Amino acid sequence: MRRKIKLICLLIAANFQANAQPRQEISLNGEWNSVIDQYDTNRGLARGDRPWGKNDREEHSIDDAPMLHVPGDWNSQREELKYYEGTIWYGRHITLTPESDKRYLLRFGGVSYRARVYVNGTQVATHEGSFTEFEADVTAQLRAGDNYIAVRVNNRRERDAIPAMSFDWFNYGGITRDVTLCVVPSHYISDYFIQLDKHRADLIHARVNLSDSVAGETVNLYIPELKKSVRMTTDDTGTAYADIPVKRLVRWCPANPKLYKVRLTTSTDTVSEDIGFRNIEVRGTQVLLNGEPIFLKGINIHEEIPMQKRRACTEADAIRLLDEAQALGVNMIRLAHYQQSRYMVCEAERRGILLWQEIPVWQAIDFSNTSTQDKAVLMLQETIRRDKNRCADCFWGIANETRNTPERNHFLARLLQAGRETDTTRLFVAAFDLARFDRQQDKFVMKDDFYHNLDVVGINKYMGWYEGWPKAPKDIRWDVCSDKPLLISEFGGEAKYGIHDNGDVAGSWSEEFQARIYQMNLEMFANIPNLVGICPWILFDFRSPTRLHQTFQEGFNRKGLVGDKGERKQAWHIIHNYYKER
Ligand code: GCB
Repeated sequence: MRRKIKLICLLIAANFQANAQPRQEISLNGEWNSVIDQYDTNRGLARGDRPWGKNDREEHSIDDAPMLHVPGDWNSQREELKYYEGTIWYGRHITLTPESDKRYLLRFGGVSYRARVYVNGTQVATHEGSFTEFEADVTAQLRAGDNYIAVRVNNRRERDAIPAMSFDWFNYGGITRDVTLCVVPSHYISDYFIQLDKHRADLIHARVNLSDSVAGETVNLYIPELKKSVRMTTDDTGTAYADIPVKRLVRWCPANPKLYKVRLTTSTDTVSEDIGFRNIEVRGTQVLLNGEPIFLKGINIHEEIPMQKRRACTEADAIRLLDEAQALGVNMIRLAHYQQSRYMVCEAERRGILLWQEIPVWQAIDFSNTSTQDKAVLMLQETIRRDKNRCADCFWGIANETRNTPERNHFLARLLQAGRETDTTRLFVAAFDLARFDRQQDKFVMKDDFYHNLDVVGINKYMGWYEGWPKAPKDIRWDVCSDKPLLISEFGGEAKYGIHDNGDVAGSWSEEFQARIYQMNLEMFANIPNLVGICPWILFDFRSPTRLHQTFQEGFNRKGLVGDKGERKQAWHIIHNYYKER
């Protein structure tokens, strides 16, 4: 059974588009009927309503069921679903006349957490993981006239899932991202990867895949602004490759997020996309963007609109989050703790913001479970596949705060290998929380050897919040992963906007106390010789069922620099000034 599930997942993943949206698309966003199936009885909802005969004693109907809006989490849409974790069936009709020379790809931007998709009663896809996109070729299932699409969505937390039983964010359920029916020619460009050479500014590598394994097909690649027109030919897997020398390329960077129009054509298909080119690499303990050291002025962001207690899911939501990040003065964002929507990624790229994207391997995952390992590998591959042409994506994160055990090491090694096989152009990272102050050595040292395998090391360190200060911050020495670039991937503390005191009481939840934590951490960071950037935790207060303080938290993790109503706290100004001066 397990083998079968895995095979289905792989088939779906293989048929995966790059992060372009140049196609004719029919949006399936909007109102879907929904049925709560609390006990997973699954009775016939996959088929929807049909003209039943006299003797059919079916007891299901979805057509008159209440509506849920797609994209969107279910928790924020109906009071009765506020804390629901379980199964909900979604269903909708679509009327169309399929054209015989076209294929139809049904694409889900994100379904939280498990999805089983049916078209006219036939199962066309299963998918696990809330944050990665999947699609299925449904050409064979569609018919002229009325078509019925059903999705079984389940967001129950399970031990073998990723993330697993407990995590520090809200477990929103539902079809939380766009659903589209993508119409492509029957023989189409199914994927492509077009990026600058890792180390050279004058060489672009291109790989183009066609939907069918046909040798000898011509693929033309044009970059008009660079006056490039290249003819490529497919091999017998339907793949064409080219190395394209370029001159006077303007490379993408925060100060000038330049994108070029790139067009691909075959005898049957055309796609076109804005693509940027940049080099991202490590030299010694520095991160180089286009050959120059860069200091990463970062921020962490969850995909949530805290003001409305809901998951962020539209382009307007992405703009709102990114406007606030940009006001802070960032040049980098860690999209915590999972792949976020295409809107976030594309909009960040247009604004010249570097991205760290990661998969939700968060703390206590079932590392010894091979099926969990398989899921993690697939999630990382799906993450990379969607955004591989996005030059803003510079860092792929494989894990956050995991314990140093042999099972974990084996798991992460496998994951990393799969990641590096999928993408050789980006830097691989993980966030660790095992940098500890060693009193004997009188300095911070690293207690987790796995970091040697990574390109850049993220350290999460909550000095002044979860941990007291061993001495004055300016006197604290760091000797952590000294041979690698080190990014402080999380730090901070909690405060509720509007609470004030003189800033020296830990349990006060005051803005002053949080601001002081920030001030002191910045003093300490000045002593980290291999520091390449900082990433405060976090931009906005965010919902978390683990935050139970009834007066101050009210179900929110209050480490935001900005409160849940959008109010900037004092610590926001400290980071803003720090970034202005760097
Ligand atoms: C961490 C986690 C993050 C939590 C944060 C906290 O280290 O990576 O997901 O939300 O700490 O606030 O405790």
